[in-house]
Amino acid sequence: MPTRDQIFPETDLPATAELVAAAGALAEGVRVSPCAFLREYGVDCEATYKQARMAEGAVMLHAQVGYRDPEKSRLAYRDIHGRLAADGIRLDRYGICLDWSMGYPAQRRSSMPRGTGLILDGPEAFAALTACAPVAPHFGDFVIGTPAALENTVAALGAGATSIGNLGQYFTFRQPHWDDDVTTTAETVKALALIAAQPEPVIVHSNLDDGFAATFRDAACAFGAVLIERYIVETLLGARLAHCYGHTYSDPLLRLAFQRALAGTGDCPGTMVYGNTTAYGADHAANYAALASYLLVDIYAQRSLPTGHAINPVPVTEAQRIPEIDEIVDAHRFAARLLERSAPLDPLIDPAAAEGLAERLVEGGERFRDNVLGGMAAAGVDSADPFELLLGLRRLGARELEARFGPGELEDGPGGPVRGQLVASATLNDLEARGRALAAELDGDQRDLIGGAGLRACLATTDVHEYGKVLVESLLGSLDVMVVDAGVSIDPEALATSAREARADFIAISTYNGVALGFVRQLTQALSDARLSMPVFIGGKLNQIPEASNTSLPVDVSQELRDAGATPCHGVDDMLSRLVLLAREKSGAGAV
Ligand code: B12
Repeated sequence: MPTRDQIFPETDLPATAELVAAAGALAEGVRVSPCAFLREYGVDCEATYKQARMAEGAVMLHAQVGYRDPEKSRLAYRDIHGRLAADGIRLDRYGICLDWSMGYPAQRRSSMPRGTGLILDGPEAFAALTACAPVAPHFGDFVIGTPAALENTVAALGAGATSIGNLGQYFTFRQPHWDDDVTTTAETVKALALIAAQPEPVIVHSNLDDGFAATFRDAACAFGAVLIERYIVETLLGARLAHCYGHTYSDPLLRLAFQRALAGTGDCPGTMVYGNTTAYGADHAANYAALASYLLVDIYAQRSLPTGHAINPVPVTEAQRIPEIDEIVDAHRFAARLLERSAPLDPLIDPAAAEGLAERLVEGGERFRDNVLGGMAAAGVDSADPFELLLGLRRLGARELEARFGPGELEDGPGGPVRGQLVASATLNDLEARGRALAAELDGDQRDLIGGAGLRACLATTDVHEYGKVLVESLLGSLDVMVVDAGVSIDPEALATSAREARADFIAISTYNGVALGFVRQLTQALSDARLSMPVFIGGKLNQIPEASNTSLPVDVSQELRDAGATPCHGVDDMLSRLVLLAREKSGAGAV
């Protein structure tokens, strides 16, 4: 285990008491403002509303909105609610997708890379959005956990938001060209303390799949993350914390078990249960089956044991593009009908197996929490100090925490002991299996050629999405290509340096945030500055909002990527066909 000095090489860190005091002073003047939702239902906050809805036995509905254009976002806020209300469907809450660039302090935003989400240029713009319909505003992305945590929390409270996230993002999200994690942590602690100082029980939200949980192999560690975050937010800082899970929870048993485990260990109403978005592909008709299968579990979970998690019908187009207003309305109409149609199925379900699994999640999660807190304390990190704990956990990262403190037994692995899984989470294992299967599908001669050429790859992602990278790493590893891992959320200049140091033959990038073109242009510049020339393969979501536009949706930039010197890869074949040529060149057989 690293020592305190290795985890915190700085001589001076901010004092938590001062951060909390500064937030307390700010709270004198920063309060939750009324908004259309709070007025319509006559409540002080969403938690109170949720408790009333749970008591009625209602299953709540969540929709995700946030287009780059604030006007279109306001239209969506008004129209989705209005059209559903006209059909007799109550939409309870909106999750608002702020843009990546909203995570920077306001004065730095305009010069930093932008993603595909909503950019609001001040507190008035936050309030103008939430005024558009009586639906609970949930500022769930790029608020807590970013360098702009405090200022965005102030704006969100001022717009009447009483569920604010996203603590999960604190642990894993990195803003491009921003390495000052001390400031990010200090702003996060202040934002949490400001929320704790509100007279109403404002909910701090954490989406587990945005945090460490997406890359844990053991779901018991994901549950342990719930318990650790509760300890930091509730016990140490005195705010209320709710968790969202769901993106990666494809197994119905684990999905239900996780809800049961949350229900059995905390009393803050949940924010939402996210759609199982990783189950979606290109076929919209087939995606309806995925939508129905996860919604059935979530509806049953809420009807049989309400935890306040609003269900989230994700439009079936989500894997292709940011869903349009019509598509969001359709998905909710589908969910509302399913709510009616599925009620008679409830008695057919026996939750005993899920409840048994929930017990294992709780038991393993508690062990993980205790191991982590004990291990941090043993290393010299003050585990009663929220600032130190947050920063220490972020710096150690999911893989290290799981390997050291996971509740599974240590087992023999090919390269030494590996941590076993108490409750296996299939996501990473499945991706690795897909990578191996893709390698096996390759023609035998081509496989031998690539494998015999001694190729070296430098692999990275531009943002937090790392599943594409996991898949490509497994594929290349199975083809005996030596992979140098340049990391997740890396800057283009740092990637060029890693490629040089690794003496790489090619670079492979996975990208999803709608920044592909800007990233490749900066990378090719950095490579040329270093007098390096090598193939650059880029796959994932190859789109970007055109630079001069503040209104449109992202467009495909494959041709522009080609013009900038990279190979856009819509699947791994686009890379493999070029690797065959590269292998021939490297092994002296000459290109064909
Ligand atoms: C899983 C997921 C997440 C997870 C990621 C977990 C993790 N740690 O990896 C979480 C929940 C954290 C997440 C967060 C966000 N996400 Co997301 N996410 C997805 C989702 C559901 C799946 C993407 C994925 O990993 N697929 C798995 C891979 C293996 O499959 P694939 O993409 O089909 O990959 C194939 C090829 O692309 C290729 N490939 C991929 N990479 C590479 C690389 C090379 C070199 C090669 C050769 C091939 C290759 O190989 C695969 C096999 O063919 C997509 C929607 C969807 N269903 O696609 C949205 C999506 C990518 N996310 C999106 C967004 C907006 C976000 C957020 C910004 C949301 C927010 N406001 O917070 C944040 C990111 C914040 C940040 N700081 O970066 C958008 C992107 C929009 C766009 N660009 O137009 C999408 C498309 C959803 C949507 N429609 O709005 N997300």
